[in-house]
Amino acid sequence: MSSSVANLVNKFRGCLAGGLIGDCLGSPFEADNPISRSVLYNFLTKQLEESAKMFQMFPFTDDTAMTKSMAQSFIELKRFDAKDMAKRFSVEYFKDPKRGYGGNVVDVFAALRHTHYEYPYEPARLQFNGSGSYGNGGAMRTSPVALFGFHLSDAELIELATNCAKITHSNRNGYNGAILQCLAIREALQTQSSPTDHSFDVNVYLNSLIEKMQKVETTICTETDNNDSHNKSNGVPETPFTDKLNKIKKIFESQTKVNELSGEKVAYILGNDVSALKSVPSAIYSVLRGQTPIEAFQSTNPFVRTLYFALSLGGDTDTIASMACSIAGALYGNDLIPNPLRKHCEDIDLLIKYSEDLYDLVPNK
Ligand code: RVK
Ligand code: MG
Ligand code: MG
Repeated sequence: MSSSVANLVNKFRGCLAGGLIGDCLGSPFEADNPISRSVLYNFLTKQLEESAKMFQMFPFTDDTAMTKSMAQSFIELKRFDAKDMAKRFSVEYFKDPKRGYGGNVVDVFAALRHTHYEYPYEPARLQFNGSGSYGNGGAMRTSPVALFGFHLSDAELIELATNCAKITHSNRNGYNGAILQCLAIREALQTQSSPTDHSFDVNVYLNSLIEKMQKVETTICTETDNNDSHNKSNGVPETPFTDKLNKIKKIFESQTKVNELSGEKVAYILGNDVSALKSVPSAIYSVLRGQTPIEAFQSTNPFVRTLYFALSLGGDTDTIASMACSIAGALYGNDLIPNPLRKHCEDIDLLIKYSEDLYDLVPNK
């Protein structure tokens, strides 16, 4: 895998900074459904003000807490170790539990601690009577996988993303959501962007993701899949993520259609809840929507438009905005992210440091 992308370190920084910004600025709206357009407009306008004397600090939530643990594990060990990652998730949770974690994943952390992290996949496998979690918790924290695995082949990256997600999310739709989010980030990192022209080919981007997810979703489930039987009709594997990507592709065939669809309407079509299936495609849609002007929030900056649109979906705003902005940050790079936005975010300097440490681990630059 070639890593000869211009200004790759800027893209690495943009990815983790973007994810943090989406999480911190999305969390005040979590569960607003639908979201008030005027409240959102005033909020984002205020956060973008360069001249503000005092910047209100927004704390990160579980999305970033788990992203940090993933990054730390890769950086310190320079390899993937499931037990180490499981331990970091659990230790971090018990140290700082009030970060808005998912309702059931906390039981995984408790079981991991109870079994001294000996069986890092077992507690997640037992969740929901053995069907595993389909929440977006595996997807929301996957950006360090895309950075650490930047140089890997698709098959290797997919395997890594799966193994990282399955520590908490053993349902097929839980870890496939993490795979899609990881591929979406890596694809964005590989897209050449220029400082003056931020446009990219939406169709090429979507086609690549569709082709890869089609392969992922139609590959025979492995023996470790405990929910195999839920995913086939008449012996044919279901392909829900590929179907959603095709739906997005259809919408983007007409710019008029794209302009017509408000956040509320997109939330209705693609979803905006805590399941991976109803949030990862919505995050990807928000990135693509950020390519062109949005009437309700005029900005020439595609990163800002992505953030606005992701928030306008309502529902699981911290996670959808975090996933969307980590992809957008990987696409456009850190330099395009307006400074006032980062000043609102807890631990921004640490996330930038992690992105640089992960960049240093990329071989053959
Ligand atoms: C609060 C039935 C299932 C299920 C299954 C539902 C934070 C449950 C973050 C569960 C993210 C919820 C989000 C979340 C991340 C999942 N059958 N219901 N098989 N699988 N659910 O607990 O890390 O915001 O209602 O695994 O994926 O900001 O409580 O957590 O938005 O999805 O939570 O799934 O959550 P969990 P998570
Ligand atoms: Mg959260
Ligand atoms: Mg959330």
